[in-house]
Amino acid sequence: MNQSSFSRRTLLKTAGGILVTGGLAHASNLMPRDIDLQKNSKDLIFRSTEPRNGEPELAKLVQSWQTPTELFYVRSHAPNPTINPKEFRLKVEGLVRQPISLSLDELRRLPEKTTTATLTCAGNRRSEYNGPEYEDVPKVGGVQWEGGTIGNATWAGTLLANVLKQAEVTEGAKHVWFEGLDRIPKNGQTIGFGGSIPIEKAMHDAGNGAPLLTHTMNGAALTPDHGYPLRMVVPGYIGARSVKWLGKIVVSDRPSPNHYVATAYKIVKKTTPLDWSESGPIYRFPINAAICTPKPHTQLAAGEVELTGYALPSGRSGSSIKDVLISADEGRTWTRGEMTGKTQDFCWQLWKAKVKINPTTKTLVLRASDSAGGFMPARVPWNAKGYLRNSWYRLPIDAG
Ligand SMILES: Nc1nc2c(c(=O)[nH]1)N[C@H]1C(S)=C(S)[C@@H](COP(=O)(O)O)O[C@H]1N2
Ligand SMILES: [Mo]
Repeated sequence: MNQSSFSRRTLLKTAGGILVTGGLAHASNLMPRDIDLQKNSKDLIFRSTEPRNGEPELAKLVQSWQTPTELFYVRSHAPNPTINPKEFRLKVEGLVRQPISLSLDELRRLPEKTTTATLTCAGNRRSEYNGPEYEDVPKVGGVQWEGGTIGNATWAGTLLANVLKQAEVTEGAKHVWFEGLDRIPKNGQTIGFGGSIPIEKAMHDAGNGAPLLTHTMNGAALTPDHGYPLRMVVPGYIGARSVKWLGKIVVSDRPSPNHYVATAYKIVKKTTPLDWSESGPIYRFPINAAICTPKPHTQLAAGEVELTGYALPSGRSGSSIKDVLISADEGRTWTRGEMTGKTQDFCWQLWKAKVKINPTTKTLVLRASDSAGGFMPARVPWNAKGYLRNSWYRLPIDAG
């Protein structure tokens, strides 16, 4: 990556905005956005409360295309850190000519960008890895998520690319690290939660896929659960790259050595140092989908049944859902679902379908495909950490 690919003109244009530290806009006119901080009500099923890990009931999740904050899953590795917004600084360091330190007010004065994007945990649907299909392999630990660790919110903040341009990234920059301010106990020490993305994604500044330094979620200040006062949102990538409580950005020639990049969030068969070193970090999420209504084991009379759910195309620009197909006979015949709600880059789609069942139907099976060639496979190979479960979604029903 050479310097000429970062426009010098944009640099100079945004420089004023970032470097203002004087009394231009007084902090007091920005404070109202912080007042609701403690409002943290959630309508989630908590799988653990210390740390907070919760997902919504699927039927509630698909009531709207834009996920209300109360229904947006929470995935945290440690208790929410307490951050004083007045003392907060975002630091940008590493392979840059101009290291930066930005207060919240300074961040909020930068050109604002709003993006709607879906976040999903790499562990979405993990509990299915412990189903009957996988008798011969070890149990998968970690939070036993069902299909609710996904949500589609509106995020506002400023482009990561603009701040990196301002810092003047130097040659040799290949990855951008994110460091969270939470403290996670690990092997007798505490570590921060780190993420890392390739420089090309970090510098991407067009369309819905541009990574965002985010202070606002669904029109309000981020709640503590979602990373107040500042988080990354990296559209198209697994949720783990969207680091919450973001305190530091480091530009580097290599991916972050942080545990959550170098070790966790990889597809491995065993959790040995050799296995970790042989596989790379997961970045983009693959296509996935779930049936959200009716609930599993609902009593249904033979005849026509109406189903609803979500389908997430793979995390690429221009990728949208091509087909949602449901089978009531274990994949012999398929019925096409219909998209409802919006279609937008890096966002999920909601769907509905009418399917005929008979008194012997035990399972409804869902698969989806997208315009980028992504499809949900009938089976997905087991992996030790239970990531990227995106095989056909199976809903058991009690027909009669
Ligand atoms: N600092 C920090 N950032 C984090 C995490 C964390 O534990 N600490 N969890 C990550 C994971 S695994 C996911 S899926 C998303 C979840 O974001 P949410 O809780 O806002 O839904 O945040 C990511 N960012
Ligand atoms: Mo996650």
